[in-house]
Amino acid sequence: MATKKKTDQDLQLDKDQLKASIVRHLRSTLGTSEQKASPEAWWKATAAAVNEQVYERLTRTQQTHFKKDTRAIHYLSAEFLMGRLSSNNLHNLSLYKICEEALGELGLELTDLCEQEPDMALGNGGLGRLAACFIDSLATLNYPAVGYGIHYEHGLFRQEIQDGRQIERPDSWREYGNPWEICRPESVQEIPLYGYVETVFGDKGGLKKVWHAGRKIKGVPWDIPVVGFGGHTVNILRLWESRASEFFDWDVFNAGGYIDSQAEKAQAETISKVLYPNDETDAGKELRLIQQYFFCACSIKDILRRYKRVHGADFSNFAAQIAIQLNDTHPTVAIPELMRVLVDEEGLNWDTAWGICYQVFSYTNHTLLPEALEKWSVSLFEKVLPRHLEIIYEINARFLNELVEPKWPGNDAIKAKLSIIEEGDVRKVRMGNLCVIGSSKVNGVAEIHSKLVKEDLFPEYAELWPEKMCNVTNGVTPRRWLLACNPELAGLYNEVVGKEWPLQLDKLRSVVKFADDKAFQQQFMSIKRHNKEKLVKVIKAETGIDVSAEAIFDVQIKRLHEYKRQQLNLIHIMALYRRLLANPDYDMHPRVFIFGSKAAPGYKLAKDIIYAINKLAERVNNDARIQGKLKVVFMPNYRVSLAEKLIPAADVSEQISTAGYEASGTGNMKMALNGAITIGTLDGANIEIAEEAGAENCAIFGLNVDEVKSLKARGYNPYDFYYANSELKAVLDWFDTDYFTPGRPGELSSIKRSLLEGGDPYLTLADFESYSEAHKLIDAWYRDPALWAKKAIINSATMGKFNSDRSIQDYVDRIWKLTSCSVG
Ligand code: Z57
Repeated sequence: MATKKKTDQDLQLDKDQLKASIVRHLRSTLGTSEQKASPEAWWKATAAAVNEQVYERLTRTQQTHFKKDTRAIHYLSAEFLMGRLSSNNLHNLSLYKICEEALGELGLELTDLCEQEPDMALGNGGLGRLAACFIDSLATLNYPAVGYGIHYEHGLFRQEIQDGRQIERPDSWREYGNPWEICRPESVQEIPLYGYVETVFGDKGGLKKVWHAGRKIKGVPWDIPVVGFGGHTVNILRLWESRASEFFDWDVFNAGGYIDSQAEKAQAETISKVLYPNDETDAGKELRLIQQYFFCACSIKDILRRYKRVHGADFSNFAAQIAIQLNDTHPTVAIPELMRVLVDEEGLNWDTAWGICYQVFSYTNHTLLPEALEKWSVSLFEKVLPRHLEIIYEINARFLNELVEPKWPGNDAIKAKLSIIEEGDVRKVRMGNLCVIGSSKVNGVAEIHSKLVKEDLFPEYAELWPEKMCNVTNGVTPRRWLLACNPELAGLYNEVVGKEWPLQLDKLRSVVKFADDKAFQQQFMSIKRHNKEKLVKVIKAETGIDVSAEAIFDVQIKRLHEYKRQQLNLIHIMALYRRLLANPDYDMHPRVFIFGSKAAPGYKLAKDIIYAINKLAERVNNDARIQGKLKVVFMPNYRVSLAEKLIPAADVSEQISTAGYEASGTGNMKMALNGAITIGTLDGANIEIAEEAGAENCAIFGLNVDEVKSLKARGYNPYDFYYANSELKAVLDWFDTDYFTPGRPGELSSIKRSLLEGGDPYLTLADFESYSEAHKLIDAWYRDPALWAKKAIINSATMGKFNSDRSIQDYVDRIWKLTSCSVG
């Protein structure tokens, strides 16, 4: 009998089938029953039922990609901040509604089950979340793609607040199992570390390098299926877990070193144990370099294995088939690793190997902050990766002799600047330089940022290779950041613009014509109101603080950094509080300032700012004199799943970085898309948001990039602003009192010090007055409900550009040159 090929239609489940499948999995996969099952078991049974669909489509995708031998993008990133997957997978498979109904018949609420899922927090912030949005878009647009990263046992720490201070607790996202990952023991890799390099005679007469490893580590791949919207393509995110290699343990074991072998094992397993919690600071630790090499080497081996399965050892098609994107400098070591494999193991000559190598790689820069640009000491590099250091020297020598010397003859200053090696007391490998030299394209993440990458960070490289530098403005997936997190607004948009907007976010533009429509304004604002009421309950449950949905919800959610200037928000709230104390009738609409933020554990000032926000909150929230006009909420443990509750409820989006420092921002896009009005500087993607929404629909304030540069060049003195503005002076002097920390004066002084003696490197005081004026504007706008609604609607309706599908299409057109591949 001929077997009929299953179509997408045949795959689609109905409610009764899904319900039966969930119950079956509850019994046969979870080993429990309807009567006894916990919500967690129900969640896992639901995931298992959904996985039947996922796996079928995954297999089809892989067979199609194999058969068509398609060019693919390999997205290498030390971080993937996936958050929860259940609701996303259900939406992307068009199963959300029927799942809700199926569970409803079983007496269960889907949203409650989804709350059972721990966040997959394998990232710090923007960079990791961007990677997650990008793999969603890649699958949605049917591009062959693999995400490669690290299978951290512990993701970003869980934040607790004790007496106002941040305490870090380990995150154990898969302690009780994760239904969305598949272990692939058949694809295990083994990678070398440490040891020494020997020069031997090769078969062909020439000299050959052999790296004798000091240790070998096993990489075990875990695959997370990435379901595209519509469910056609299911790609994978492949995360490597480190294990001790049996090969090595046996020697020690046989020498009677059972205990030693256990120590070796523990060491090997340490590599993928924990995510470094530093965002935009280079920790410079040996273990971090090993993490980077570990996942890059495993991924390169994996890519080569799949290439050779089709093409054998003929590498002439390699660059045509393989594109590799480096998400920041963290995976840079993939460049010398590919050279090592091609030259030392595959026997290619240097020029051939390099010709392939630089065509394959591209590099995304995410920051200009010098402290974030990774540098490894040469001695550490030599100890961990001796052969890679030699290869880097060779790349560098050829670059300096063949490109820099002819272009700038005899100019040692330029050579020193462009060299991969930084000379000095401690010689260092500059990973950014290696990335630029070893890549065919380098991109920044917003127009202004890419311009600064070209003009300020890498000007000489841009002169050498004008075609190399480009821009791809960031984006966010509208599936997670509107459809799933804001179902009511999504429903309204379905009614008025049709159901295509999750794929074509530009479709929302037609809503602009309703921005003045009273009935539409009312629908839009009542959805916002409802989202705020839901958040009121979450705030109460998480912090015990009572807030009113009548108030303006003013939200700043992002990692804590001086350049992001939570301290500017803080001192402005203190100024408002002072105004209210001085004049209880001070005219302002009630405002709730909401913060969500984690500080790197070693970032002292960032932690002091969290403490100050919490102490201010305690004082303000319990001060009857101000009649509830002002509330301050610090939401502990900010993470993707909390962002999904905060963003739909935000009225005001705080995007207040010093101009020139925030590469793009992506929270700015998410909040505007959900109808928040941005109060922001002309920095990163804020500039493009204001272009799309119209500057009159944003509250733009502060110095722009050029003004920041010229003020710094003139010599910025924060005391000028301190003495010129009596309110600002009074607020800063408040930090030295015990007003917010009764009996313990000085606990908040570090913040004042950083803004005065510390020189205020991020020009907080210079922007204070303009920020305060922008907030008055926000207040005035809000008091005119029709005006506010109009601006909020226009913001939401004009964010089409910031769909991560558009970003991915830009990458494809400008860098990757992929063709989409339909599956099914
Ligand atoms: C990170 O989250 C970002 C840059 C970095 O260099 C590191 Br390390 C981590 C962020 C930028 O700060 C954001 O402005 C940007 O939107 C995001 O990366 C994604 O590009």
